[in-house]
Amino acid sequence: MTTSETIAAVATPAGQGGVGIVRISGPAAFAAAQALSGHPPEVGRVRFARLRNQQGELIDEGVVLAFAGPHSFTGEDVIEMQIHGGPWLLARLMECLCREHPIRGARPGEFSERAFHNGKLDLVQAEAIADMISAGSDQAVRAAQRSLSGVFSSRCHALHEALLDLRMRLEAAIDFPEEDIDFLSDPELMARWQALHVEHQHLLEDARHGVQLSQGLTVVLAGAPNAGKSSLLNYLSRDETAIVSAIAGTTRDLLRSAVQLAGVPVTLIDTAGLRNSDDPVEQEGVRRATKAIASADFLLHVRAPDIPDSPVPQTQARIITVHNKADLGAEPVGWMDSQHSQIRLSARTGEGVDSLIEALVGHAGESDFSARQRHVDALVRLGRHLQEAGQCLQQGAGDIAAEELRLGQRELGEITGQVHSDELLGRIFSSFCIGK
Ligand SMILES: Nc1nc2c(ncn2[C@@H]2O[C@H](COP(=O)(O)OP(=O)(O)OP(=O)(O)O)[C@@H](O)[C@H]2O)c(=O)[nH]1
Ligand SMILES: [Mg+2]
Repeated sequence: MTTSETIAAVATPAGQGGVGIVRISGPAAFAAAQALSGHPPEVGRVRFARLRNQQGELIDEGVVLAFAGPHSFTGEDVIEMQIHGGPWLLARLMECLCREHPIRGARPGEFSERAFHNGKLDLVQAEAIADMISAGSDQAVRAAQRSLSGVFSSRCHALHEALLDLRMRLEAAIDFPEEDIDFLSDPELMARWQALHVEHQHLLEDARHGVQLSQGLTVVLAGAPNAGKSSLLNYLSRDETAIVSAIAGTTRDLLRSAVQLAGVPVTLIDTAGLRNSDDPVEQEGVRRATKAIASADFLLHVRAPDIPDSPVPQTQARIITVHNKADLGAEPVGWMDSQHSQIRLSARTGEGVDSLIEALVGHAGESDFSARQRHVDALVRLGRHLQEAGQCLQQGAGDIAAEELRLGQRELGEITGQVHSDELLGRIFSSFCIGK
């Protein structure tokens, strides 16, 4: 994409700081830098400059960096002016640029959008920059860095190639029906479909993991009244967030607490004890609990030896059964099974809680790459096309299988941006900050 418009924005956060940066991208960038500093910008050199407006009034002094397109972030000529980080100074510089030069203020994410259009980044990488900036833990930063370096994109490309290859074979089989050999019943086709299916499953699982890591885990505590859910929430959040009492049915509403467990951002949600009740407030509490359980990443099903258990509602969440109040029994505290799906602990003494954190973070821990929900949604849709293609292959309906594979390819193209609509790009880049 070539654009004649030159854009500028303050690239540093709002407020006062030691240094403030204004970034300019487009064909008028170098001329503007020359007019303000009195010198032609030099690529590869950092130049000290006194920046003045057309009347010769000093705006501020600082340094000017020049990057000639296409060897720049956006692929266009780019200037960065580093001046003192005063909001008033930065506003004066922006005003001068936009009034005295053919330059306009950039929209949120417009620099990244230009980088995307100029082939400097694909969509996954552009999103990874935003995720890296908003990362809340070391693991999330590392995952976003891997996405930025192309780990996720190259797995998408590899899957795309494998889909294309199978599709081409199928189309060849359809196009040459006069050949004696029945291509469609070739076991090689089914083997290739199987390999695609397996890689798709892995990619989907890794992408889900990447979403959890960048956006954090939602962990819902549910179970019978008095099982100790609120006690466990308080212990994990190291706060008296929830009221704890020996009266069954103490918690009615959902209670949220944002914590970091071993560096992973986690939203803990305490819920009303699950039981049948005539009390409309408690009924509403159970309804809300059920809803929270349905959308959780993890469900901690809290049980205790001194109260009857309540079954938990159906959920896609990974379930860990927490045998609480282990201090009341003689069995070993902190014990967990090999799948990390059962843990014995005491929310009162805290014994065994480390094992629970280990189980939660072990699942969320390191991720191959960062991802977003839109990537997961596209991979889920791809999975449906793959399933359809597999069934059609078995039934010998090669043309429909090929069409399903083509639709699957589109889903992958949406992830990386090979297939995109203005609306999709608008949605993605408008969530970025200005100057990025
Ligand atoms: N001995 C022992 N008592 C506990 C433990 N955890 C909670 N309790 C006690 O169990 C009772 C109920 O605890 P809560 O944390 O309020 O239980 P809850 O599951 O939130 O109950 P509801 O909000 O009514 O659904 C309180 O008296 C707690 O002190 C534990 O690990 N050991
Ligand atoms: Mg409670």
